[in-house]
Order: sequence, then C-alpha cells, then structure tokens
Amino acid sequence: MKFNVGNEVNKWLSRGLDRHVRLAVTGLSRAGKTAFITSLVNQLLHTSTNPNLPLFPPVRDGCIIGAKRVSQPDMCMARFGYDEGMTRLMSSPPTWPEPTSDVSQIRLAIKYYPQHGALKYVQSDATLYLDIIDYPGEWLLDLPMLAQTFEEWSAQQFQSMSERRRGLAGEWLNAAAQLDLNSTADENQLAQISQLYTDFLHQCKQDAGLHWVQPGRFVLPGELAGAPVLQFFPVDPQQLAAADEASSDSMLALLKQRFEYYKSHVIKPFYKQHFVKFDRQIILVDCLQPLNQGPESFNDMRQAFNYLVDSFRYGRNTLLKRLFSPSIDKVLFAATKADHVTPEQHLNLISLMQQMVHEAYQQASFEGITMDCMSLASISATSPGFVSHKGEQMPALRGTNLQGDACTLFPGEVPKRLPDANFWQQQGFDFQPFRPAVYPSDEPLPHIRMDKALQFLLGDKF
Ligand SMILES: Nc1nc2c(ncn2[C@@H]2O[C@H](COP(=O)(O)OP(=O)(O)OP(=O)(O)O)[C@@H](O)[C@H]2O)c(=O)[nH]1
Ligand SMILES: [Mg+2]
Repeated sequence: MKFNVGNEVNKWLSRGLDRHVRLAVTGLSRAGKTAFITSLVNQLLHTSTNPNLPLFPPVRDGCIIGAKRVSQPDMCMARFGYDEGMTRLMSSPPTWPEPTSDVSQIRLAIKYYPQHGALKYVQSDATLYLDIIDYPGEWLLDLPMLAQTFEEWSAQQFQSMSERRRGLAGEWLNAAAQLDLNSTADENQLAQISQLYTDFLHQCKQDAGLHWVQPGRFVLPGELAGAPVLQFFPVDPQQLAAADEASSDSMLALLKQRFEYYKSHVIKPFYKQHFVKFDRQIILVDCLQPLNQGPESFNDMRQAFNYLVDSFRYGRNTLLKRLFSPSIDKVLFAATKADHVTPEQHLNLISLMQQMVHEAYQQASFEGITMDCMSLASISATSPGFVSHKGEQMPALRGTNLQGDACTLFPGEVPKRLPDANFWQQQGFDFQPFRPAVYPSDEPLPHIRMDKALQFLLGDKF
C-alpha cells in the first residue's frame, strides 16, 4: 500500500532518505578498471531509454527511473574521462580508453522508486548517489610499504629478486653497489641511481610483463615527476648491515628520509583521500594476459595480487583498518575480459580466480563481509559462435584483432586450477587482444554480466 501524503512531504521524506554508495574499483594496472567504470556509467545512463541489464532487478522491474552524471564532491580532483573514453570507443576505428595516469572522480545520481524501508510506502522517488574514483593501478601496490621500515622494504625487494629481475636490474645494481652509504649525501648521485632504478621498474613492467613494481609513483609519477621524493631505492641488506647509522647527513640517512616522506606524503594521503569511506568494493583481476605471458608473469601477478588483497585485509586490526577504518560490507571479485574466451570456459575462469583469491575470501567471510566471485566483460568486443572442425561443431569467438582484421578463433582452454610446472610445459595460451567492436551510439555497450555485478554491488540499496 502507498500513502499519498502530498508532494511537499514526499519530497522532504525522500530527500531525507537519499543514499550514498562509495564504490572502490580496485585492481592491478591493466586489470580493466577504467573499462569497468566506463561501462557501469554507460549502462546506468541508459536505464531510462534502452536498458540491457536483465540480471539487475531494480532496472528490470522498472524501479530505477533514470540516472545522470552530477557534480562530483571533490572539486580539486579531475573529472573521470567518461566522454573521452566513449569518444575513443565510438571513433573509427574504435580504440580502448587510455591507460590512467592520475586520479579522477565521477558521481552519478540514480533516481528510483524505493522498494525497501519506510520510503516504499510513500509515493515518491529517492536518489542514490554513486561515487567512484579511477586511478592508476600501480599506485595501489604501495599500501604495504606503510607498514615497513626502509630496512624491511629493502630486504623484501632483494629477497624477491628473481633471475629475470636481476637480469634487468644490472645497471642499477652495479651503480648502487658503488655507493658509499656513509659518505655525505650527494643529491645528484642519488638522482642518477634512482633513475636507473626507475628504468629497471619500467623494464619489469614493459619488457617482462611483471606486475609487482614498487614504488608505484616511480613508474607513473603524475605531478611528482622529477621531485626528490621519487629519488630513493632499496639497498642490498648486506650493504645496509655494513653501513654506519650515526651520521644524519649521510647518503643512507637521506635515502631513509625520502622513503619515510614518500610514505607519509604520497601513499598515506592517497589512501586517506580515496579509500577511507568506501562501502562496497570490486576487485578486478585479468587472469588471461598473465597466462599468455608465461609462468613468471603469471606468478608475479599472483604475488602482486596477494600483496594487494593483503593490504585490503578486512579484519579489525589490519593496516587499512588501523589507519583509515573503512566500513566495507560487500566485496566482489571479478575476472575481467571474459569476452576473450568462449562461453563454456567461463566456469574455469571463475574457478581459477577462486583459487587465486581463496585466502582473502576466507578472511573476509570470517569478518562477516558478503563476498562473491564472477567473471565479466565490461565492454564485450567479441561475439561467441561455433565453427565446424573435422565435422564437429567447435566453440569459437568472432572479433577484430588489433591490426583491424576480422578473425574467428578458439583462444584455448582456461585452466581450472592454478597452473603448475607440468601444465606450463604442456600448454601454451593464446588469448588474443581484440579491438573494441563498432557500437551503435544510442545503445548501451554490450557486456557480459555487468548486470549481475551491479546487482551484487548495488541491488540492496534500492
Ligand atoms: N575485450 C575486452 N578487453 C578489455 C575489457 N576491459 C578491458 N579490456 C582491455 O584491457 C585494457 C586495459 O583496460 P583498462 O580499463 O584501461 O585497465 P585499467 O585497470 O584501468 O588499467 P590502468 O589504468 O593502467 O590501471 C584495455 O585497453 C583493453 O584492451 C573488456 O571488457 N573486454
Ligand atoms: Mg585505468
């Protein structure tokens, strides 16, 4: 039963019950955060005219009236480049939104007829404000540094130096080995060695497809490019042990000062500003690209991912909680870019992802946080179908490769479990990147399970 209590009262009531959700979209670099946010905004903007969200009941059942972009709360932050992203997707040939190089924000107002709580008895609409920020994935990996001393951070960096990394680090390691940590601080020498360290981090990412790269601002400095706070590097624990602690104007003292300054003036403010007050979190993982790049890249991605979820641990006495006390009640783990594999592989993709996140999952469940795991494609670039092979119908994908050629292919099987050494020897993966398809400008972007993700993240708020 609805009560007609008059327009003014309705308005007053509904305003009082307007709601806010702050959604943290988390993921390593290239996991698909910007594509996810772009699609989410696009899907919600289309709810009034042309919805394509059958698994999102508030839209399916007509409870959502419509959505629009409104002024964001933080006027010092850049606007999320939704229009720029859409322009790229709609251009000819279509291209993906650009990699993110700084923080930006978007606020959507979603008008709806309330289905829950007191408002459902009132003939009025209410508004749900949804705040999302986008930022470079690299910056997320800095959070664990907050709990480390310079010595601990250095030890960790050197312990995890694989053969491959050591091969890339030659110039930096040689230069750092010549450094006299007890000598009087020389800013120029530190700047030169820091540059070699930064080059090494870039090579880890670009040449070796590795994910775990710290500090994040070294590879994506934003407005800090060239600043002394980005001029330090880890020191070999043996060299550290031999160094004298006493002098406060030594090379070592300056390295430590910069490390601490980076923690307090770069990492902390980033988290404080953006991750304190989020309610819901989606953690996006691209399992496919690292499978393509081989065991080292895959294992490195897993390690980076573990550090990432470790720093988001949801318990009461965790780093994030102690420092920022976010109040999160739902977390969704999503394997992205599911349109790169044929539909019958989606279950394997989820199962692989479940294995990866298993520990974080257990921990969050223990804390009473509602969790789920799914696979999705924010912006589908392929269409599934079948091809005949030796008289049999085989699943296949149709899309356009990055060179612009139409192709039909079976990209391969996704392993159900974390691949072991045998598995890597027997099997190679070839998950091709695709160019975005040509999308009609008046229709929402095609997707896989964005509606299911929206239902998990927002469904109970309407
Ligand atoms: N086919 C397909 N490709 C996708 C999808 N989402 C992302 N991609 C691909 O993955 C790339 C990276 O996606 P982004 O959304 O830019 O990733 P990000 O997490 O924002 O990356 P950073 O900004 O570097 O942190 C895109 O350029 C696309 O090539 C998807 O749903 N389908
Ligand atoms: Mg991005």
